[in-house]
Amino acid sequence: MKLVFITGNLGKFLEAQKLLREFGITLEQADLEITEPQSETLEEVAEKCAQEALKKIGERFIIEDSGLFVNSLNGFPGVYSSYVYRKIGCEGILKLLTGSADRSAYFMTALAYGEPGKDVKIFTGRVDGTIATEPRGKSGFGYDPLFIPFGSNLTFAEMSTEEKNKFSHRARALRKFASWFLSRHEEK
Ligand code: ITT
Repeated sequence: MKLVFITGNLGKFLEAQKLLREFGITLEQADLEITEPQSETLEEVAEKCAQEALKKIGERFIIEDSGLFVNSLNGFPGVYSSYVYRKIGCEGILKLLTGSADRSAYFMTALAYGEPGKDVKIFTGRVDGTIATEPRGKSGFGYDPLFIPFGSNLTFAEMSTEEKNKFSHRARALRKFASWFLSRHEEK
């Protein structure tokens, strides 16, 4: 079974490709120009991106929006994660947390599935953890050097893709999606 993942982020694509292969789904990357809308929630962003993508692509696809939510910063950068990463990066987040006793945070993904002529379906995944005191590791992308999921002592950037997929927000959303997608397929 083939499916397109609309993303400009190769790191995301490689994680998803590895995970969905276990479900017998072959993923292809498409880097379409989709304007990310300003919205209050990741779900809303994913839904709107999927609606826009449906106008541009004639096949079934997934598209997702993810973010890092730091509890002591009231969930910042959250839906602004991409902008904040470009402006201040991991070092900027660490500065904001200087002196903070609470370093708890979570990553979240809202994954949208789109198919021409059908309603968009949304699947979410979340992983809780803590923000490291300094960036650690070279793997992955984005905020990975900062995030230590509960159940591990390593940051995502110190893990292989397989290890990150055991914990990650993205993997959790993808597993929910894959189960739904395959069960729907079997019904036909
Ligand atoms: P798209 O083309 O799929 O939109 P993107 O990199 O812009 O790719 P997002 O808007 O979903 O993706 O990501 C928001 C920010 O959060 C961005 O800076 C990412 O690098 C970061 N991010 C998302 N998922 C992450 C993960 O699993 N680990 C570390 N950082 C992540």
